[in-house]
Amino acid sequence: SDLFQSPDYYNLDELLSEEHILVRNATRDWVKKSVSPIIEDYAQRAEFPKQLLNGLAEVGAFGPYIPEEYGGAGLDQISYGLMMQEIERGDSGVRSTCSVQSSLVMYPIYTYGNEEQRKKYLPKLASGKFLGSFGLTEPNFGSNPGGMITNFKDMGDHYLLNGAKMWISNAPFCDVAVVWAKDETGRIHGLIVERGMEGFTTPETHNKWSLRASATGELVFDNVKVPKENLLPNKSGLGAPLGCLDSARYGIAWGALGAAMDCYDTALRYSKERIQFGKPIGGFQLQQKKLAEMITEITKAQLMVWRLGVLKNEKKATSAQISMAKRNSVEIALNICREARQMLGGMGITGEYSIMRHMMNLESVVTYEGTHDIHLLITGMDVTGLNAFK
Ligand code: TGC
Ligand code: FAD
Repeated sequence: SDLFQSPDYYNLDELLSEEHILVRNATRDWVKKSVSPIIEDYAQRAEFPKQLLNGLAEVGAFGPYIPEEYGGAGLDQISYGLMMQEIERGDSGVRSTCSVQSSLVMYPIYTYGNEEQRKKYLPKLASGKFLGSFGLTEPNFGSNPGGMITNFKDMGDHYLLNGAKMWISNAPFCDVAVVWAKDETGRIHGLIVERGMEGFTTPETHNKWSLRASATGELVFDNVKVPKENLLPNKSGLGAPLGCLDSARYGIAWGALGAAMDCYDTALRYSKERIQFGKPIGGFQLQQKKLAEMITEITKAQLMVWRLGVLKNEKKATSAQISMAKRNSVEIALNICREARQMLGGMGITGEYSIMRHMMNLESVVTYEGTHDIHLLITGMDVTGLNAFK
């Protein structure tokens, strides 16, 4: 369609299967119909568009790679990536909701949970009947989650959970939360906490200038009695939550490209229509430099995430490879937003165009799921074998 051209400078479509293209187009059409017309208004009002949950479930964005027997879409990692790209073309906040639901809530329940837990929660999360959140970050432990103080005690017939999580996407409306907490020996485990459990509250975080259409909040646990069957039994230690992050970071590496593509498309169109000094601004070398650099960076990043998807399908992608792609995609997307915004002149600062919203959203994306600095240090550690964190 005219509005949502996917930059495809290196004929990447030839590397995609028919299923990939079907999934991408269906998601793109849904975003165009359901997200784009309303999202600016919700972002301006800082409100989460709850009515999108059903549509997101219908396009398969809740658990794209979770097997169909648990309600997931049973797709591969490239389809997952393309879905995140198209959803973030609409808005990073809507994509965040999907990342959390799929990779941070369904993934740990599927991978670290037992059969009862899978059957109990996954179909409801896939259908959007339940909204999930993921509690890792705490007020005093962001980049170093291993220091967390949220903890639980074994009380015989239940666990007693105390502590607080901060900056949690979906928290204010979540029905269930996958919460990471330390046992009495200091080992980290995942617990499924449900809304309604006594002592569990989810105050909303207000006054954000970023991800305004996504609800963010705290998860507060004041002597919450958690049934023993809600502990995820199949993995413990910091590697368990970090394994979920690998999956979400992979989706974000694709997603941020969607925001970049939308800004590029907008700037390209505008540059051909806006006349100054008697000709379209796209005819000036300075504006062409911006556009040429944007499409070059988008193309490089598209090849990177596609290859990462292939490795991920083969279960060969390393955490460090995922870090590199998350960091690179978000960095180029932010740079593209900033350049595109300038190309629109004054119009670029208004909500008439999506660029400023994408730019503000990406300030969260460059910070969450591991900051820009943390991912650089992961690459540094991987290539030198020397750990800058210790
Ligand atoms: P370290 O000693 O290196 O590792 C502890 C254990 O974890 C293993 N591991 C991983 N496993 C799976 N995937 C990964 N990516 C892993 N990275 C490490 C590691 O092998 C070790 O296992 P074991 O068996 O030896 O115990 O841990 P460290 O404490 O030194 O920290 C390393 C560091 C800094 C890289 C890590 O803590 C980190 O990634 N920090 C960033 C925190 C972060 O990304 N938080 C995100 C919170 S969730 C979020 O932001 C959601 S936004 C949601 C939305 O989309 O809206
Ligand atoms: P800090 O860790 O305090 O970092 C501050 C600065 O110091 C950063 O620039 C960082 O790069 C730098 N720094 C830290 N350590 C080092 C180092 N060793 N070397 C060099 N520089 C360093 N968390 C969840 O658990 N679940 C969620 O759903 C979730 N959603 C979020 C939604 C939003 C909108 C936002 C903004 C955050 C969300 N987060 C979530 C939290 C997010 O993961 C953290 O904000 C992030 O991990 C950084 O932690 P921090 O904010 O405490 O920053």
